[in-house]
Amino acid sequence: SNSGEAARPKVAVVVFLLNGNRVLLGRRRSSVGRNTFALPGGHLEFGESFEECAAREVKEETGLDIHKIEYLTATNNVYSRPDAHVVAILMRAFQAEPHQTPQNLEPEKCEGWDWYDWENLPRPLFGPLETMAQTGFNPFPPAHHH
Ligand code: 8DG
Ligand code: MG
Ligand code: MG
Repeated sequence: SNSGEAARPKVAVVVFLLNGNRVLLGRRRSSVGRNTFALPGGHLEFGESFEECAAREVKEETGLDIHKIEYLTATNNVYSRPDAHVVAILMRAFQAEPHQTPQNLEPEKCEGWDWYDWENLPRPLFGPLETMAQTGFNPFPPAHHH
């Protein structure tokens, strides 16, 4: 939709919201990855930092406030049908207000949010997330020993 110019990749910021050994996932209703379990996140807006985008997307999609937002890694995702190219910035964060519970604030895009054990993830996972899980990626901070 950019009048005659070649398409360019988009940037998305995606959040591993961690709670004990669990992560927040929701089943997608969007055309890309319909019915798969995915993390909260969305597209970087003009002028935003990764941390600002992470906090905004999690708030818009779940109502949760987050803190301790940290960059983890980035992935390059090229899809066909529909054609898309998204560079995903993966962040981790924790709930700033632990008494809050996730709300499904964009029900046209998601079936609802819930916490899932990292060692027992629901399937099917959204493609890019499945790839990360299969390659042994772990979003949790190193356990500290006493
Ligand atoms: P927006 O309009 O709110 O900005 O965007 P959105 O509708 O919330 O975007 P999205 O599809 O939820 O996320 C943007 C892209 O991020 C998505 O098309 C592909 C990429 N992405 C990954 N892994 C994940 C993931 O686990 N969850 C989500 N939501 N997006 C992911 O590469
Ligand atoms: Mg989203
Ligand atoms: Mg969004």
